[in-house]
Amino acid sequence: MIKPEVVADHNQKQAPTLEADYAALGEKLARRGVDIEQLTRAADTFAVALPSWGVGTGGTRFARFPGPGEPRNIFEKLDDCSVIHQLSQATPTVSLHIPWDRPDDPKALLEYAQARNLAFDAMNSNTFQDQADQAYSYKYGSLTHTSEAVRQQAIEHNVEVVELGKKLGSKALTVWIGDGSNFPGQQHFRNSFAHYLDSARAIYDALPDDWNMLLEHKMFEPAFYSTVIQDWGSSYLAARETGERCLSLVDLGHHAPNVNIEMIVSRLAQFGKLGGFHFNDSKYGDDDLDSGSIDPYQLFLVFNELVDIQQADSAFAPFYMLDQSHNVTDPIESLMYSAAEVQRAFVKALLVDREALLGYQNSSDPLMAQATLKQAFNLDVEPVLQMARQRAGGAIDPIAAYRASEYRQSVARDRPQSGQSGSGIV
Ligand code: LRH
Ligand code: MN
Ligand code: MN
Repeated sequence: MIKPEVVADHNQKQAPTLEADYAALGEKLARRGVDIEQLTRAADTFAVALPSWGVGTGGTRFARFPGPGEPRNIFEKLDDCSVIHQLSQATPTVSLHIPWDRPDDPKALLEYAQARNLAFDAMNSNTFQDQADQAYSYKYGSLTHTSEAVRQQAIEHNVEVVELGKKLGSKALTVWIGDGSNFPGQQHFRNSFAHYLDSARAIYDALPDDWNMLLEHKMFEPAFYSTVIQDWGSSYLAARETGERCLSLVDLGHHAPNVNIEMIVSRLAQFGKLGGFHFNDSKYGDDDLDSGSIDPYQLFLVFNELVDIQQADSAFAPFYMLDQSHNVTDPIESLMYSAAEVQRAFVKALLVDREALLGYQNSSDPLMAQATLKQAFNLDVEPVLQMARQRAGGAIDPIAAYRASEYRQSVARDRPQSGQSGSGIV
């Protein structure tokens, strides 16, 4: 971790500016009837999981450019995750991808994480790639393959991931499969979906009672003609058929451009089937760009729905994870920045005057309805985020504190370049 003195020194320099900005924002919010202290406490409750593989250099299908000091194993990945949480105070959990980050000794990994104030979030299985020691290939599918033996192998992998997650204190399994087809006629649509339902049920049967199973849909890629779980409709149907604790997970990058994702969020939640999110941003497809880097308004609109649902149902608590691939930035910086962007969207959504909004909706005043949303979105809530971080022991400006700490330079000396980490394929 970064030396506490480095963070304290950084905060001390920034504190006077923050105090002034916070006081000014507090006055402004008070004129709107909002208590800034309440908002700051709410900001502090925000948490999003880090993807274990996200601290390595990701990349595209074409190339990857490993940076200095990349973590060489899951323990070093946890070291980086703990730095992200130390400075951002918004990322207390890590989501593992198996087999990319399968620990040899789960107990040792759990202790290592606990010593760094980290816990484990949803487990991610992987049947979209062949592993060295597996009997059957997933070239033509996994959970939906025409061969029962292949399906069984994929089911067993998921069950193994659940068993591992139990040892680590996780409470959810996220299932994303790349199964689909590249040619019209290649795959029988109903049969492959029927196989998916059977496989999903078999996995669900192995879940502990206090676990959720999260089904992640994606429109296309690696299959380019059809994908078995291609949209929220298929995801919803599968979750409904599989069981009560089986829910849909929305990855923001997994939809066609211009799709109204906030409305998907609302639909799934209305029927009790919204279970989680993978946050990222995109311009063209599943780009895995940093959250809020392309369309922060969309992120805000998603949180506008989430806050609205949360206020109606206090038990609503979806799993949140950042799912980004970093090829041109330091992943630690990108993940800290992204966590703050998602937190910012959450805080702004809390500022929406819901009573006024409902009034404008009911009196058919679209201009004022959207102006009510914009009033919240356009307000700069940075001082609230900074104050929440500082009070929790994090950095007022996480990127500046991180650069001042020279953490990357220091790990670069201890970790010779491997070029191995990160997925680089999705
Ligand atoms: C698929 C996906 C899914 C995988 C991750 C690496 O595109 O979003 O969540 O597990 O990428
Ligand atoms: Mn995802
Ligand atoms: Mn994806």
